[in-house]
Amino acid sequence: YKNPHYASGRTTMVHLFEWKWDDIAAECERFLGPRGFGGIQVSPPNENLVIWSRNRPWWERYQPISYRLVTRSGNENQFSNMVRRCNNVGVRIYVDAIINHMTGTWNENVGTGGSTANFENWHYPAVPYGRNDFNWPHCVITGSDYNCCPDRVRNCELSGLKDLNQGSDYVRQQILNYMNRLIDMGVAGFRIDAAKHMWPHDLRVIYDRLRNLNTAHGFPSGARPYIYQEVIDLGGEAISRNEYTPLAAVTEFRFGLELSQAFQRRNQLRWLVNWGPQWGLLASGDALTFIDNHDNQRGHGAGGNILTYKQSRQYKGAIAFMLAHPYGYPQLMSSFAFTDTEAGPPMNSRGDITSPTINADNSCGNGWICEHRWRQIHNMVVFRNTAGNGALTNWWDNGSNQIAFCRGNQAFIAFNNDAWDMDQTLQTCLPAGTYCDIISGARSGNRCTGKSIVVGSDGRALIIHRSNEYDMMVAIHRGADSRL
Ligand code: AAO
Repeated sequence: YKNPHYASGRTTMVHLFEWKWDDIAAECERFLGPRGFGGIQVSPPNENLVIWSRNRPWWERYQPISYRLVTRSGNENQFSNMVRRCNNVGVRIYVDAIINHMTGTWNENVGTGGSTANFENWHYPAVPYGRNDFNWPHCVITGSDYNCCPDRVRNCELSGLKDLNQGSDYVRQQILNYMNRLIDMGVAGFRIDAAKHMWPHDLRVIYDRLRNLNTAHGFPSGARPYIYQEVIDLGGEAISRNEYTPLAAVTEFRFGLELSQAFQRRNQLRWLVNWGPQWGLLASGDALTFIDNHDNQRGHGAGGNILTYKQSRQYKGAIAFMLAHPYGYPQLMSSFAFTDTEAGPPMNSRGDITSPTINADNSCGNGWICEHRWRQIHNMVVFRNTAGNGALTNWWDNGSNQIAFCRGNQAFIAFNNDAWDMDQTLQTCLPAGTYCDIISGARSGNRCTGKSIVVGSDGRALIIHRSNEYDMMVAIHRGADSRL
């Protein structure tokens, strides 16, 4: 369950938060496929409660009312069409699976597909679930439970969301019907929402009953779905991420927290010389890595000084380090603009999500940030693909916030997060030649649209990077996008 089954040569996925299925299909064909992205995490595709009393917040999608595939992102046909079109251009789809719970209790009780629920009786007729399918006696998780009481974290309600009993074979079967249907449609795996709130032995039973990936969509025979479990473990709680790594991969929240600190100069970049398990991070193969996610970018979940698109210079630095460094399986965040942390995606007065528009410079409009379309970010996806399995070598630092390293003999990157200029001759591990920096620009015909870097026959190059440049890093690699 730890292999994302990316198409060959691809390494990185992006969370297209709240995107519609038709827009994602188009984005696969016009952008993600051609530019080497490996996959997409999509918002939950199953029917959720419509919460007009809070003006359709983003979090209504974490309130399941049935497993029918109908949401503001689209219906079942649109979903399966998206999966097929994305797989056809080498981009995999990973589903955010909410299997811990159903909705909380609200005044409104109609879902995005018209299904209803009777909250007083724990009755969800469109599955169907009834009282016996939930954990009893009824209780709600409190903040202190995380420190003392694993059984309460697993058996009580998260934020009042009705807590399914995954120990029940009937419940397991409903969940499996839902997940296996998605596998048959060609998805490559799942994010397991709120995994901390489910017993590992129950999850194991569910995972082991999942079907193999669909060979008609290009997966090898016998391939198991990629599973990454959402477990927030910053240390010190009664439940550890180590209870979940024997099952499948885990979201590594310490990764984005530490890099956010470092790139805000609360920690010197030179300490990243031994980035990885020596920092207390999971084993590389167990870690789904990211800087921000849809929760902590707005203060939900494990919040606290996480870099986001709002601090773009530092954010791009942290993302570039994530993509340049061999550790982990990286996931990019692609956001809609927000100030109100509860606000849902751009929508019209009927509550329909409005699509992103694409500007001439490749950026998005209509309220969508599309970090994945920022040149500094998507060019680094190509850098990571090019670096492949190449080892990190030739680490250099100035004893402060200037660092540089090679990836095998494929790629080289240097960062200057100091308040003074960088002026240094460094080993790039690349063949002699002129290379275009892929951060300030790219190659266009026989010239660079941004900076160029000349590598000598000894592999060394003079790297001059001012502290006041638009971005804090320069990156070059073999291959058409960078080498002249
Ligand atoms: C909404 C309303 C609620 C209402 C509820 C029920 O906001 O007022 O009661 O509906 O009707 C999302 C939103 C929720 C929303 C929910 C349903 O975030 O606000 O509730 O949809 O619409 C815990 C879980 C983790 C979860 C996270 C948000 O462990 O699984 O809370 N994330 C996922 C999704 C998320 C979604 C759900 C789960 C539910 O990604 O989008 O909720 O499907 C500690 C624990 C964490 C715990 C946090 C939050 O973290 O370790 O496990 O996360 O507390 O309580 C420092 C610490 C860190 C600590 C953190 C916060 O950072 O180091 O460990 O502080 O204390």
